[in-house]
Amino acid sequence: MKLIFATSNRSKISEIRARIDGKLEITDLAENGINEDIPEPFFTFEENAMHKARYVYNKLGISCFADDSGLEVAALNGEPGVFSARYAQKNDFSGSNTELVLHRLGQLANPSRAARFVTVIALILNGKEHFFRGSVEGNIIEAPKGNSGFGYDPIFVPEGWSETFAEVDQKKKIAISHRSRAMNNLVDFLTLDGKL
Ligand code: ITT
Repeated sequence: MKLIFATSNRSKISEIRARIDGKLEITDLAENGINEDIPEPFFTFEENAMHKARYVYNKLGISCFADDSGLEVAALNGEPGVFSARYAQKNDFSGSNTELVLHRLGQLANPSRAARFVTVIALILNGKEHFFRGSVEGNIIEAPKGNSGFGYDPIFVPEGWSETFAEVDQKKKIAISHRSRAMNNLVDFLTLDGKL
């Protein structure tokens, strides 16, 4: 069986390929002749992810899935959320996305530092739509630490840890990450459905 992962991100593709161990043929957008960036214009992870999956399904008629992720900071009413990739740009802030989160928290008196990373995967399997979610709870620290990972990793310490996601080996992050948890739910579903 063939399944398209609607992403151009090579590391996401290799991560899922490693998990399903060749039992299912997974290809990415470029391998299916789609080179444009599919927009993510909505206000929920679910809508953005399903929009990407429907775009591919309507174009090619092949079962596919797409994901959308972000960081939700409790004291910032869930921001940056679906705007995680372009938080600073959207707010005309001259620093980085990470700096804007720290700046906003710094403007509040004694804020909660609680935050979570979220991933939603939208799957269209033989025309039927499904969602899978994964999240990891943690806290935002006062100043960035660590050089590995990407995005908000240097300011996020998962619950029960003393290091940020950017201070540990990537294998350690992947073992508990939001994206892995959503992927696990997808893989469990495909297994139960007899596809794996
Ligand atoms: P594609 O849509 O092309 O797959 P993207 O960069 O938009 O890539 P996501 O939708 O998964 O990736 O994530 C949106 C943003 O959320 C991302 O640019 C980061 O700023 C942040 N983010 C998501 N997952 C993260 C993680 O594991 N560590 C740190 N930041 C993350």
